[in-house]
Amino acid sequence: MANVVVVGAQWGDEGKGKIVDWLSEQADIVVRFQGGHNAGHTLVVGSNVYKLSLLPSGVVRPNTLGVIGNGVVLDPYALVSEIERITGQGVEVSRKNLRVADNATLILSLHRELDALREDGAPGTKIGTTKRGIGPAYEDKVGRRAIRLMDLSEPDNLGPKIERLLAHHNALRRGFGLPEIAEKTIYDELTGIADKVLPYQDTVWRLLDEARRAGKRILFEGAQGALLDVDHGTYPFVTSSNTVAGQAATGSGLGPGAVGYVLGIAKAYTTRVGEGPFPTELFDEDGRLIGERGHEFGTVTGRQRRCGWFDACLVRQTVRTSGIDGIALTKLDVLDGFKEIRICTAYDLDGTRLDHLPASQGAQQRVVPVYETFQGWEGTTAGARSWSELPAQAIKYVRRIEELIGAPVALLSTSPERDDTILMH
Ligand code: 2SA
Ligand code: MG
Repeated sequence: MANVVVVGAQWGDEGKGKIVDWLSEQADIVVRFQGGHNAGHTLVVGSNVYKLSLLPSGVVRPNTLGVIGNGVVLDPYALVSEIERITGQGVEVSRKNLRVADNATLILSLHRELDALREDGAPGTKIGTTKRGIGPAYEDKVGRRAIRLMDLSEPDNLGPKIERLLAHHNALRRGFGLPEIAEKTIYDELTGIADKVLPYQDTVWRLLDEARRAGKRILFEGAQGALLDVDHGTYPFVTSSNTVAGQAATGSGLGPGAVGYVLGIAKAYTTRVGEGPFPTELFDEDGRLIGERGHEFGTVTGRQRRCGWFDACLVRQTVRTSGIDGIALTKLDVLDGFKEIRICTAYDLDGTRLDHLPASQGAQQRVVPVYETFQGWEGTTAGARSWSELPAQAIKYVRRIEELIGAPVALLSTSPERDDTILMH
């Protein structure tokens, strides 16, 4: 079996956690390669429900190593509290099942503060972020002033690094009318947690390369979705990392050849949290019903998700920008009982038919979806474990999606339970 990358094919919350967990049964290593604790993965294992943000899903399984790659932005305090929470649920976390890239960028309290300030206070900057400090931490990484995990192991050298960081942040803070931060405050914040996170640090690129050469199977666990990609998403209403599959290589320190099969996860409808364009968004009873049946609330922030019909135009685009080989289609059962279901097949932009979402912000706001209407199905798809248990009309819906997006539906997930998964091809 090739190494698999799992990426969201929409705006996140496609149900990646369950699929990653299902696949991690056959993996030796599960790697996170972007994002941070803005991700929220719910795993249902028997009667246990695990809510993970930063930890790779594999961590709840025995004999699977979880790896946090260099592409992740790491809030050390959030990591420690998540480890404590999961330990409380009976999962032991140690160097045996968790490693963190020594060159991963750290999220500090000043990042969280800045993120929240832009969301809540400063005019014209609202994105609808998770306020976890993700964006500001990536800005510092690219700005070459970030503190990285391995810096914690050299406390004597932290001074000039913090000074460099604060030269930028204190200037920003003065602009916002915020008090300046003293070097010692950051120093104390970092050294106050170092002992608890340093035990996990490792030269991850080398560990993964050696594992790969030894024939170990690596599963790359994407967070968010391809439409939140900082390059290919609905900019500026995106997250601050590359979420497309290509990032699996860069964000873990491997070459592109390490990535074998790209599995995109898509919901049988569409949701989005936060601001930004959403052509098939529903504001009517259908939208409300999808949200209610699908329990569409964020794992991390509890925010209500916006809901709409399946947008084949968008998923066709993410199939291409991520090089998706197959799709895992989730939450089909949420559409059970609908009289009519619609799929967006194209957009109309000022009278012109488009087969993709244009990059311009204005055009993204103006496109009007072109729909195909489907008759719904009677009976339920919930909990189906084989193709033959599905109503004929539901199969037709899945087949039409495949045709429209240009990729096969390789897996169909029919409930949050690990075993309610149909292998299609
Ligand atoms: P950020 O915090 O800077 O990454 O936010 C920027 C945009 O990215 C969106 N975003 C997400 N969208 C869906 N799911 C996400 N993760 C959590 C989850 C979300 C939650 O998996 O449940 O709990 O609300 C996620 N993370 C970031 C965000 O809404 C902004 O549009
Ligand atoms: Mg999620």
